[in-house]
Amino acid sequence: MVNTQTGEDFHIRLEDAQALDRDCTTLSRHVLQQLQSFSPDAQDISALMTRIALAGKLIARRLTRAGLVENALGFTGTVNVQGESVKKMDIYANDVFISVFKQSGLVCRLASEEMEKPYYIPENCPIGRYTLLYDPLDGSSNLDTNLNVGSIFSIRQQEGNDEDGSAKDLLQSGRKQIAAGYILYGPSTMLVYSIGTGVHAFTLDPSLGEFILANENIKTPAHGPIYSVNEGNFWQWDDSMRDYIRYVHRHDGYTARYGGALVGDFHRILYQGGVFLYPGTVKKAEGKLRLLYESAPMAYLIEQAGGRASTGTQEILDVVPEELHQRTPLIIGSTEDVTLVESFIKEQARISNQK
Ligand code: AHM
Ligand code: MG
Repeated sequence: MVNTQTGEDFHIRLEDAQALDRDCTTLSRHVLQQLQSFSPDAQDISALMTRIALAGKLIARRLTRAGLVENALGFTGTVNVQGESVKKMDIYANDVFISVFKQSGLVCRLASEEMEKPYYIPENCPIGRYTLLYDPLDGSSNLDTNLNVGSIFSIRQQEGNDEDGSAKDLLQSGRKQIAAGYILYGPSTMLVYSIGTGVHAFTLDPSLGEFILANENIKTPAHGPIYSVNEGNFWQWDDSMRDYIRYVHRHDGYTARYGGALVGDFHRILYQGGVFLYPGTVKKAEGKLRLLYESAPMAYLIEQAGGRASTGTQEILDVVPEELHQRTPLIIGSTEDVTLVESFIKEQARISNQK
């Protein structure tokens, strides 16, 4: 169409329109596209992701101002069910997830690293058959120095009525997850998710208040140069882990990267390949990371990206927990690198069996 007074052409060229379209895929639209359906289930999943994104925006907003606001940082003076000191931001983030799901009709239960028992929203339960499992603010030791932290989430269908509130149906393998992801609070805020159709990453555009598609169908390389582990624990590990680390020290092509916050460390490996390890120690064979809130959601993502996650002897997604807050060793990343770490564990087991 031409403006008759100025002679200007108002037609948007096709490629410009496509560029605009590509640049502006929002999270909710993407979820519906992935599900290829407008069924009530698809609408629910899309609405769930939108609520999680809202929690991410609220937490990101608080984090960007945390150094300026009185009482945002520091400890509460209490310890959580894991026996760890709780930070004010942990509680804020935990409560944000609860409040965004209240009156949503979507989620009946929320189970979090910060709460001993699942939190029920009874008014949602007749219609909301989903449980949200989450680590509201992972890596919170990074908070005091303004380094990256993250939120991790996983969604499961609620099975049974759970009338006694024991949440026994959550004691099933990670294969029961129907969605998982994380929000990374870094130089920009990113939301990475999977609903079983690949792994997709979104960047928060603060001026729009929207998560905009950044990378679709992320694939982790079969091998990568990075190994990411807290080597300060070297003498706490058993021989297999020490032998693996000695191996990477002696071979070209490896580089260490460790930020002390799983979401950021995992995010790098998701894109660039390599392996993240949080093994058990001789004293604490299960390691530090929690199966339901940390290891299983990340395992779901890495499998969707073509990688692997293992305890060292079993796929993480096959582990059936005995309790809600169970911990597992975690070896996660590129298929070849995870398999190499496992080979050291197998070799150690073989030697031990011979003795
Ligand atoms: P948190 O959930 O209490 O923050 O602990 C989990 C964090 C992970 O983000 C990170 O990978 C790990 O603890 C780091 O532990 P460490 O300081 O022992 O290396
Ligand atoms: Mg955590």
